[in-house]
Amino acid sequence: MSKQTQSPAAATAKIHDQTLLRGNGGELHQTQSGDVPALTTAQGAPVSDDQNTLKVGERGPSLIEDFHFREKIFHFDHERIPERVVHARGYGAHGYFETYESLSEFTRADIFQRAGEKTPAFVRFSTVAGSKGSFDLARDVRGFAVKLYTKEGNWDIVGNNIPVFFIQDAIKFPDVIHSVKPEPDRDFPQAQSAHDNFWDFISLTPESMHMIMWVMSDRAIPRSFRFMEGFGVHTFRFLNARDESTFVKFIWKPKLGLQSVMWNEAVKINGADPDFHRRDLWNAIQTGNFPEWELCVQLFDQEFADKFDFDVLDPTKIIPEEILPPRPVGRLVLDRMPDNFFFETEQVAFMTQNVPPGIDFSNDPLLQGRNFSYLDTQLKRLGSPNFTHLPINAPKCPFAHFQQDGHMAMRNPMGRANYQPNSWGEGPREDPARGMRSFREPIDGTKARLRPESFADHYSQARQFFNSQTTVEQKHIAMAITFELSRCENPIIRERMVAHLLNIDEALGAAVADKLGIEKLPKPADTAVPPRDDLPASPALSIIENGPESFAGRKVGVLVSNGCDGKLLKALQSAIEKEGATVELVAPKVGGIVTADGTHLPAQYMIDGGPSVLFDAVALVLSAEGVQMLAKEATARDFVADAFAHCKFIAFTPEAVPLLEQAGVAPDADEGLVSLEGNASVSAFLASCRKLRLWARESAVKL
Ligand code: HDE
Repeated sequence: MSKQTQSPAAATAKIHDQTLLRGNGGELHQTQSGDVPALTTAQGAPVSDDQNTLKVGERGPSLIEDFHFREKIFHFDHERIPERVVHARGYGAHGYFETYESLSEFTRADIFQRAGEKTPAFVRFSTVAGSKGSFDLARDVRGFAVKLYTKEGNWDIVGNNIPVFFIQDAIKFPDVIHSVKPEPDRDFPQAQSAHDNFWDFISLTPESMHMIMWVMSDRAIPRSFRFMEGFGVHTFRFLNARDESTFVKFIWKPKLGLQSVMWNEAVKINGADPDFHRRDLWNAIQTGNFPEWELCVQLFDQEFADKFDFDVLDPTKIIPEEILPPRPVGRLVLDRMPDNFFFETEQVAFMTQNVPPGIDFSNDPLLQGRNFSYLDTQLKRLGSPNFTHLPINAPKCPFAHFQQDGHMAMRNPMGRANYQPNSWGEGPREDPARGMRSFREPIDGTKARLRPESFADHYSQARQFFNSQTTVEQKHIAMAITFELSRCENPIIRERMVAHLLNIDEALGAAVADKLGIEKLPKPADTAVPPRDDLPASPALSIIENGPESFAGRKVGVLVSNGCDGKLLKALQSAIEKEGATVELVAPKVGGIVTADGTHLPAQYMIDGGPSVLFDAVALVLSAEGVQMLAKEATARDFVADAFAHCKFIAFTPEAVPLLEQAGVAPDADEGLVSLEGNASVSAFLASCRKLRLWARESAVKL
């Protein structure tokens, strides 16, 4: 009999088996023949009955000597560990990082020495504010935490999908997080920034204005993790073999390009599929469409940094890509889901202070505070200083030290010596040549609690960000701020925010004030230094301007009915798949449909469960008979009306026109509607889809 825990499939088979054998009575089941491992207690004792507690007689009482029951329930009662204080909801995957070229000129980090070197990686994406069970499409910053298991220790780049942060000094972190979390007296709203406490804090914290512009932009409602950038945010240092320093900022660029959803869509996705981002990553990896990012670095020295009138240590500032183009140095590929969510994704412990020799910190006060904080959080969550013994957190390179004992020790130093130096000739020793060294930065100063003058400009880059957006994106920002402030009950908070917006863009401030019904514009907020209005727009900051010109990785939802044109459907399907996108069928019944040529096709969704918000584009491949029935269905009409309102491309067979009309969409409303007649029309539809959305339509649709 094996002590090994059985596979889930085998376990289910066995449980079913036992249930069948047992029936309703209390008679003993027969011993299994040995092809399935036996269920045991955690101590290894085989279990004979896992369906009934130990009782006196058939009807009780139960006995406390039932150690199997006691152990099982005890363990169950302790299954939860504290969720992360921030970034509680997340999803992770394994993969690897491949180095493009040696960067030995700048860093002695082993990971950057050899072209083609592959380093194992684990990545966890997350939202920030919501609790572990919250929905994926909250308007929020996304965490983008990467653990690289290098040959000289774990390197964690614990970043976000936004390159700046709300605050300049770590001491304000509990305040900004408390303000965005559910309000403490009522414990709502969950996973939302649209409430008084958040905007109260923000409106009293001018340094957050640049970040606010990003969070109110579509960056905060990404289409999926696969279409997001990632940023290390802080300025770090590379140190080469001569211990010379180069400042470095890290940026992850998604191979599939950037993409976001619309707010109205996000709200509906949260209802239709709260796990939308999780499912997307899971499906992509399980079907072999491995998501990929390029790691880019912005490298610069002190002299370059001194030319800016902002401080490169200030985490509320970026260096525009047009001024310092990011240099690609490697790629990250995610190709394997964890075997078990809790074991890996929930227990993974990221820490900004995990750096290998050759990577070093700058004095960014937010980074300095983070380096202190992350160790505490791991002890609290994982419960033992031995959290590095968990396989997901253990280095994959050789390691040796004299740390010992503590809760849940999985390994201790062996032999007699557990200290050094020792005269037993045992154990590891320091290695001054290979070991970690810090940049020898001369520091001189007065001990004080101060914010430097060089951190004083809170509006210029916020304005630059806004000016770098397309008209559509600017409108989305204005709508988002208006919505969020409309959820604040206190009018003083709304006005205080408008006063800040006036320093960023007068028209933006005025538009938001108008939509909120503020009749008299407030005076612009006081500024420590005058905001600059001469910073050139940075096209790299717009999502729409940087479209991928490809539909790869996206998804088309095809609404089908019995008797539809099977040949056309097949042509559509194969063209979309050739592009690297996927097709999912939505039908009146999930059992599927039979096409005009008699082929049975199973569907992925029934119409009630497959709204068009789950897809990037839609097609209506319907028969005359099918459309009669669907045109009467509110869900089918919403499918079309939403796709249209969300500026998606819509292909349709001529038979589907009555459904379009019932949904209030004229079949020739704009070029985003493509009539499917023949193979050329399939190519035309696909060519449109590469633009992702028909933004020109947005002004015609009032959302
Ligand atoms: Fe974090 N942050 N953070 N943070 N952070 C945590 O660590 C903290 C900050 C970020 O997927 C916690 O393991 C402080 C900036 C990510 O497991 C905690 C400050 C950025 C994740 C913590 C910051 C981040 C965390 C909670 C201000 C972007 C999720 C659980 C000084 C560059 C990692 C944990 C994962 C998680 C503290 C600010 C990113 C409490 C004190 C800025 C992606 O230690």
